[in-house]
Parts: sequence; C-alpha cells; structure tokens
Amino acid sequence: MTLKTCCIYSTGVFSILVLIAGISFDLSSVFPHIIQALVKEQVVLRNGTEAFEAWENPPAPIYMQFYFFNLTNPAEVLEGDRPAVLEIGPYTYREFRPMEQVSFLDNGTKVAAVNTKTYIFQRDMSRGPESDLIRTVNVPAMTVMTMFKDWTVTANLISAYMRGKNEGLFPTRSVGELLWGYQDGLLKALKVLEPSLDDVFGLFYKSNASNDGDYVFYTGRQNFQDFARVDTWNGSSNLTWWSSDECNMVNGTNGASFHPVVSKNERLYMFSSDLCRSLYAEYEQDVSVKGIPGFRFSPPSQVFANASVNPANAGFCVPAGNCLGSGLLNISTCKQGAPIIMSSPHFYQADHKFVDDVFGMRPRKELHQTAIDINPLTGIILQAAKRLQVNVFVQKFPTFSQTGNVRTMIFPVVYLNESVVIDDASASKLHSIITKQNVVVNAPFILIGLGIILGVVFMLLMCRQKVPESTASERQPLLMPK
Ligand SMILES: *[C@@H]1O[C@H](CO)[C@@H](O)[C@H](O)[C@H]1NC(C)=O
Ligand SMILES: *[C@@H]1O[C@H](CO)[C@@H](O)[C@H](O)[C@H]1NC(C)=O
Ligand SMILES: *[C@@H]1O[C@H](CO)[C@@H](O)[C@H](O)[C@H]1NC(C)=O
Ligand SMILES: *[C@@H]1O[C@H](CO)[C@@H](O)[C@H](O)[C@H]1NC(C)=O
Ligand SMILES: *[C@@H]1O[C@H](CO)[C@@H](O)[C@H](O)[C@H]1NC(C)=O
Ligand SMILES: *[C@@H]1O[C@H](CO)[C@@H](O)[C@H](O)[C@H]1NC(C)=O
Ligand SMILES: *[C@@H]1O[C@H](CO)[C@@H](O)[C@H](O)[C@H]1NC(C)=O
Ligand SMILES: CC(=O)N[C@H]1CO[C@H](CO)[C@@H](O)[C@@H]1O
Repeated sequence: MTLKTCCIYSTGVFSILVLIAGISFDLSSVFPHIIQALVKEQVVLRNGTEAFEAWENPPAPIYMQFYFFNLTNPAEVLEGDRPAVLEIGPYTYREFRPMEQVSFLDNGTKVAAVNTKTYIFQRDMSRGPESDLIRTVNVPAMTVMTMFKDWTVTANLISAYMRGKNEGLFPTRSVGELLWGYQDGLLKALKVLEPSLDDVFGLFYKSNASNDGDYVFYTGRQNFQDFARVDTWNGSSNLTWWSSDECNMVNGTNGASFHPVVSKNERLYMFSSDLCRSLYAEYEQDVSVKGIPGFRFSPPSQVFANASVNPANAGFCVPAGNCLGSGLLNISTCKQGAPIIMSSPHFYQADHKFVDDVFGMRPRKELHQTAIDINPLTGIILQAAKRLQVNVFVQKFPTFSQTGNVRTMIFPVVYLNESVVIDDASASKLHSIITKQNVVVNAPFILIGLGIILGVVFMLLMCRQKVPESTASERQPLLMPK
C-alpha cells in the first residue's frame, strides 16, 4: 500500500469516527450538560463573581413611572354620575436599589443584606414637574370616614370639622405630595386625640431612601437553583403571604438579574409587597430584546380571577367570603385600614364592570400587563415591567355629608410601571456568551457535517485513484473482458 492510499483510507476511517462522535454527543446531549455545569459554576453569590456584583449593584437602570388619573367632573360624581378621568403622566423616577450591609453566613451558603431604595426624579423623562396638580379622591378622609362611619357622634364631629375646613372628597394635590407625603389637616386634628397617629399621608410615604427590613438570601452555593432566593425576611421565612417587600421577586430573587436556566413550561413565582402576596407568571411568547432571544412570561388571567372562577383565590377575599370581582385585590389590612384596592392598570384582566364604571379606562395588553423577558439559555432578565394600579373603594356614608350621593365604585388614583431593560454593556457581553454557547450546543451537528464532508472526499478520492490506475497499466476499457 502506498502512502497515498493509506491517506485515503484514514480519511474514510476518520470520517466514520467523526460521524459516530457527532451522533453520540448529540444523543447523550453532553454539551448542554457541560453548559449547565458552567452556568452552575457562575451562578453563586461569592465575593468577586460577576453574579455577585450584579446582585449587589444592578447595572441596568430601573425606572419607576407614575400615571395619575385627573378627575374632570367632581361635582357630577358627588351627584351620583360616573367619574370621567384623564390619564396624566408619566412622572419618572430613577430607582437605585443597592444591597447594603452585606455579610456572608453559614460558610457562604447564605448572605444577609438590606435593600435600600432611592428614587430620583427625572424631569426630562416626565410630563411635567412634581408640582403638577392632580384632582383625585381624598384618601385620608376616605380612610377616616370608613373607620368612623358607624360611630354617629364621632362621625358628626369629624364631618363638622371637615365642613369647617372646607375639606371635600375630591381635592387637588401635587404629584410630589400624593406620592411622597404631605401633612393632612384632618389627620393632624385627629392626632390631638390619638398621639400615636401619623398625620402625614402619601402613597409611597417613607419609601424613599429607606430599606424594608433585613433579608437573608441563599447564595446558590449548595444548590444553584436557589441562587438569590430569599430565605428569611425580618426573621420570618413565611414569604408567600403577608410579608412585606417593596419589590418584585422572582422566587425570592430580588429585582432583576438572574433566574437560573428557564424552560417554557415553568412557572415563575414573583413576590410583590404592593399586593401583599405572590403571583406567578407563565410563558407567553418568544421575544427579542436588543437582538437577544428571550421568553416572555406574564401572569395568566386566572391569577387575578375571583374565587368563583379560581377557587384557589378564595384566600384573597377579605374578610372571608367577601369577594370583590375578578381582577381586584383588597389590601386594606396592609395599609393601616385605608380602603386601598389594587388592580392592573386600567383594570386590564379585571371584570369589565370596573372599566365601564369609570369613563376613561382603556385596558390594553401591551401597555398594561406585567411581563418579564428572560433569556432561556442563561436565565438573565432582558426586560421587565411591573404594572399596578392603586384604587380607592369609594362609597356613600349617610353619616358624612361630604360623600354626597356618590355611587359605590372602585376609583382609580394612579398606576405605576416599574421597568428595567438590560444595559448595552451587559447585552453585548451576553451576545458573545450566546454565540459561544450556540457553537458548543451545535458542536455535534458540526461534527456530523464534518463527517459527511470527509466521507464525500473519501469517495471522490477512491474513484479518482481507481480510474487512472487501470487506464495507465492495462490501457484497456474498464469493463471489457480480457
Ligand atoms: C469583598 O471583598 C472586598 C475586597 O477584598 C472587601 O473589601 C469586601 O468587604 C468584601 N465584601 C464582603 C461582603 O465580604
Ligand atoms: C466550608 O466550605 C468549605 C469549602 O466549600 C468546606 O471545605 C468546609 O468543610 C466547610 N466547612 C463547614 C464548617 O461546613
Ligand atoms: C429621595 O432621597 C434622596 C436622598 O435622600 C433625594 O435626593 C431624593 O430627592 C429623594 N426623592 C424623592 C422623590 O423625594
Ligand atoms: C388636573 O385637573 C385640575 C382640575 O381640573 C387642573 O387644575 C390641573 O391642571 C390638572 N392637572 C394636569 C396635570 O393637567
Ligand atoms: C377590604 O378588607 C377590609 C379588611 O379586611 C374590610 O374591612 C373591607 O370591607 C374590605 N373592602 C371591601 C370593599 O370589600
Ligand atoms: C366572578 O367573575 C365572574 C366572571 O368575571 C362573574 O361572572 C362573577 O359574578 C364573579 N363573582 C363574584 C362573586 O364577583
Ligand atoms: C411603562 O408602561 C407604560 C404604559 O403602561 C408605557 O407608556 C411606558 O413607555 C413604559 N415605560 C417604559 C420605560 O417602558
Ligand atoms: C424554579 C423554582 O424554584 N420554583 C419554585 C418557586 O417557588 C414556588 C413556591 O414558592 C415553588 O413551588 C417552585 O418550585
């Protein structure tokens, strides 16, 4: 055998080996397992890892945007008409939420921290200044009236005081006051009787530059699925109900960086203290954010359905048996008795009667749903928007003339959109990771392709070798009998 034929035969053998290797790698999915192992290696909160840095100081800017509903027909509403509202916004704040007082516990399997949030007003991303005036329902008055409605004597005194001060049901207040707090005259007067009372009211009063308590997170060292999951909050480990945390958590993951490797049929659990409960989101569609592929997850409508549609929600009828319609959540107990009802913006996914009750509600999926887009290969959050609306349960109290002839309704005050989009630096880093992973994931197919090409080369070489040999030595047509 010449060197040349030897080469040709090794090509053939090699092509078969490469083919076998490619097919067996593909069948055993060894490369995806290697990637999983690499991800596991990365997904741990340890001083120095990138995951730790991103967790400690989320690199992408988070924005909190508020949209108010300005009431245009207060006099008619007091007469019993439907309210007509105009959406006014956005008023945008940049949200900073670093982890502070970080210390590792239990040999690095857990980490304790507080999450301090600061909101900085962004005038250039807002419709107007924080001094813009909004006409909406008087929440402190509504709260006080709800509390004292059955105490005729006290109610009469309070009602007389309000008449004296000319306090109505629908005053105007500035955006800044409504969000971050103002001293309320009625609460101040009541404080004389009850010194422990706080006379400042604001929807996000005390939320700025403060933390909401002590957290202990899992670092993911023991089990990477536990990465950044909350173990305890203020010493309590019962985090699915009544615990409070201002932010959204994906299975306890605080905010927006990582959810280890996601599949389409998975449920993502989110905890929201604004709702005092946890929600889940399900796969909805494929998306692309800054050129990176992702899965969009959003809460299905059953999450918000009333107890007769989804019996699992019976626990959210408070007091027991007292169910509001679909899409509403009574969080009065969370808010010191203020008659606050949460919903999706514009009552998206809620019973249509709430939309019909207020002129100016236009629910739209793209604008008003909560959604989170996750890159499935890495679990990194590409984009997220948490959207919630704050409403007040308004009703007529015979003991308070201030309520006039107002109809019983869910009155929308403001909705928020807390959103984040992956920053460009992280996006380009992610791009190259995904490219590399694609190469690795496709390695078996590349091997199979290579095997086929080598096989073809081998066959061509075999044919070329045979033809010249026979013509040269015998000088006879190939298939002629001798
Ligand atoms: C992480 O390491 C840096 C530098 O070594 C140190 O200053 C910092 O305190 C460490 N952080 C924690 C939470 O241990
Ligand atoms: C702490 O972790 C290290 C490395 O993971 C291990 O070798 C050591 O035994 C652990 N110590 C305890 C007390 O668990
Ligand atoms: C929040 O607090 C920071 C610093 O304490 C301050 O600069 C900022 O203006 C405050 N934001 C609001 C909305 O009050
Ligand atoms: C909201 O309505 C009030 C009363 O009609 C008006 O004075 C105010 O300018 C409106 N606010 C905005 C931001 O348009
Ligand atoms: C909301 O819950 C509170 C406290 O449980 C209750 O007193 C109130 O009646 C409820 N509101 C509505 C509108 O059901
Ligand atoms: C629950 O929702 C369904 C559908 O929206 C509605 O027909 C039903 O009346 C609601 N039940 C209650 C108790 O609100
Ligand atoms: C937040 O949602 C609102 C509508 O709900 C939308 O108009 C706005 O553009 C969103 N903000 C960001 C930063 O995506
Ligand atoms: C992926 C994952 O860990 N999912 C868990 C999220 O939390 C809920 C309950 O809080 C669990 O049931 C899920 O298994």
